Amino acid sequence: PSEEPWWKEATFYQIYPASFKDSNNDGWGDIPGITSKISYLSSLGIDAIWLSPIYDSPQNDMGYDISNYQSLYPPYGTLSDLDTLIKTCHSHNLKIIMDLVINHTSSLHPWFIESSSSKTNPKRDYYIWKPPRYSPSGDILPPTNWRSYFSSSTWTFSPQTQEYYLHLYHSSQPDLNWENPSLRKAIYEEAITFWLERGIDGFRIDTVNKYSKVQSFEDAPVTIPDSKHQPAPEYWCNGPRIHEFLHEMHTQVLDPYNAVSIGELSNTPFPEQVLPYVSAAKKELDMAHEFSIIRLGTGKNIFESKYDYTPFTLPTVKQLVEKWQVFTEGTDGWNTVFIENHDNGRCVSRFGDGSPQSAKCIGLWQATLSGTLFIYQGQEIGMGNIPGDWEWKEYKDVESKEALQEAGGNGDKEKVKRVEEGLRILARDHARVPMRWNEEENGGFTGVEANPWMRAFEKGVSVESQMGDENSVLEFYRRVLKMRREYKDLFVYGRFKLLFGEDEKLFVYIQEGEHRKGLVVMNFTGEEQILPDTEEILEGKGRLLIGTFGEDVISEYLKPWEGRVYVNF
Ligand code: TEU
Repeated sequence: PSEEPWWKEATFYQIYPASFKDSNNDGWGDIPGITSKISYLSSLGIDAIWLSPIYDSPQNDMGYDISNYQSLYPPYGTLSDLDTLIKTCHSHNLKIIMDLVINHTSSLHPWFIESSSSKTNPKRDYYIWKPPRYSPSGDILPPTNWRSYFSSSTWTFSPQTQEYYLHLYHSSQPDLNWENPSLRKAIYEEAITFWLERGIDGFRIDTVNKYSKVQSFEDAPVTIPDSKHQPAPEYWCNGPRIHEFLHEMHTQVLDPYNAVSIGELSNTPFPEQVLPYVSAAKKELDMAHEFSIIRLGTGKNIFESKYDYTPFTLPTVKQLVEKWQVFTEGTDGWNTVFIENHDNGRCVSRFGDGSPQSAKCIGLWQATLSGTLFIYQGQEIGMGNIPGDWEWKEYKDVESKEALQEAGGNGDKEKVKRVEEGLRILARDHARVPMRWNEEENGGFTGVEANPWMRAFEKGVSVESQMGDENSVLEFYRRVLKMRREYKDLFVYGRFKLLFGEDEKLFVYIQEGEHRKGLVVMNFTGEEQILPDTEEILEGKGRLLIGTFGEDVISEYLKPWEGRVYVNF
C-alpha cells in the first residue's frame, strides 16, 4: 500500500545518548558522537532515530527529569551540534525524533521553583499541590496513600508553603497539572513547537497515558499488606480526560507539522483500552509502545514486585505476541514491534540464551512481525546483560538503587536476595552499558584512557568485530531488515496467524499478504528440533527466503535457535 504514511514502514533505532558514542572523551556520550555514526546507522538499514532525552537536567533519572525544555544538558553538546545532527540525518534520508517528557519536570525547572515559592504564585497551579492530612496524634500525612513507581510515596512535603506536591516517579520529578490550560499551552509551545520548528520529525511521548489524574485524590485500597504506600495506577493511568488532552495536543500542535507521535503506553494492558489511543480517526497518537511482552519476567505487580523475577514459558510469549499482532485488525489503529529499550534487560539474555545464534533468531522474530519496528542500540550486535559478578556500584539507575534500598530497608534478607536476582536479569541498567564499537578498552565508546560514566564491557561483541562477517548478528540484522522492506506486504502489513500455540519449543506463524504468504519457523531452544509439519513446507511450495544459518539449508532439523522464513507465491 503506497499511500501509507512513512512511519508505518520505517524501522526506528532508539539511541540512549549518554551511552552511544562519546566524541570528546569525557566519558559521557554526546551529539557529535551520534552524528559520527549516522552513516553506520543508515547502512544498517534503519529509517529513523529516536533520541532519549538530551535536554538540560540534573540527571536524577538520566534526563527524564527536565530542568529546561529548550536547552541541552551541556555534556551532550550545543544546539548547533543538534542542528548538524538533524541536517546529517536528513541528508542520509533518516528521520529524527526526540523524547517528549511532559508528565513531569525536574524540581529544578524554573516553573517548579516559582510554583513552590508561594501559594499565590501565578505558576502555583502548574503542578499538583495538596494540604497535608493529620494523624490522630497530629503528625502530618501525605494527601493520599499512593505509592510511586520508584518505591516510595507519590507525595513530598514542601516546607516553603507547608503543602505536598505530587510525583508519580522520583521526588525530583514533580507532576505537571494538565488540568491547567495555561500549563498545557506552555508545554505545547516550550517543549513541542520549539523543536518542531528546529526540524525534528516527531516524538516518542513518555508516560503518555498518565497526564489526567482522577481529581478526587482519594486513598487507594490496600493491596500490599502492611505497606504505608499502596499502588494506585487506576487514579492516574488512562484517566478521565486523557483522550481529550492527547487529541488537543495532536490536532493543535503536532498535526500542523505532520509530526509523528509514538506514545509510551505502559500500564494499559487491554486492547480495548489501547485502541482509542492509536485509532487514526481519533487523532491522538500515531502508534504506541505496549509493554506486556517486554515486561515478561517482572513480578506480578510492578509496584510491589517488579524485580521478583517470574519465569515465563514460550507459549506465554506467543499468546502475547498474537494478542498484540491482531488487536488492530479491522480497525484504523496501528501497532509497534519492539523487544528492547532503555528501561529493560537485554532481549538476548531474557528471551534468548545470550548466544549470537539466539540474538539472530530474535532478530528474525522481530523483523517478521507486523507494525512499526523499533530496535534499540546494541540489539543489532547481540549485546547482553551486565555480567553477574559486577558489583552493585556499577548499577547507576535510580530505579535499581531504590529497589535495592527498599528491599534492604526492612532487613528481610530473602527479599534482598530476590530483588538482587531480579535486577541481574531485569534492571534498566543492562540497556545503559556503553555501546560497543570495537574491541578496545571501553569498546570504542570513549577513549581507552577515559572514564565512562558507566562501566563498559571488557570483551565480546562489537560493531567492528562483526562488520563484514556474514555469520555475525550485525550482518544478519542488515540482511533481515532488507528482507523486511522487500516483503513489507507480509512483514509490515501482513495478517498474523499463530501456529502450534502450545508448543514449548517452536515459534511458528504465518504472515499473510494479499498475494502471498510468509511462514516463520523458529527453534527457541538450545537443542535441535524437527521442522513442524505445516502444509506450506510439506507441499514444497515454500521457498526458503532467509535463515539464521544461511539460505542453503534444506535439513528438516532446526539447529539450536535456528530461524527460517519461507515464502510461497
Ligand atoms: O518510563 C515510564 C514507565 O515505563 C513506567 O510507567 C513504568 O511502569 C515504571 O518505570 C515502573 O517500571 C518512562 C521512561 O521510559 C523512564 O526511563 C523514566 O524513568 C520514566 O518514564 C519517568 O520519566
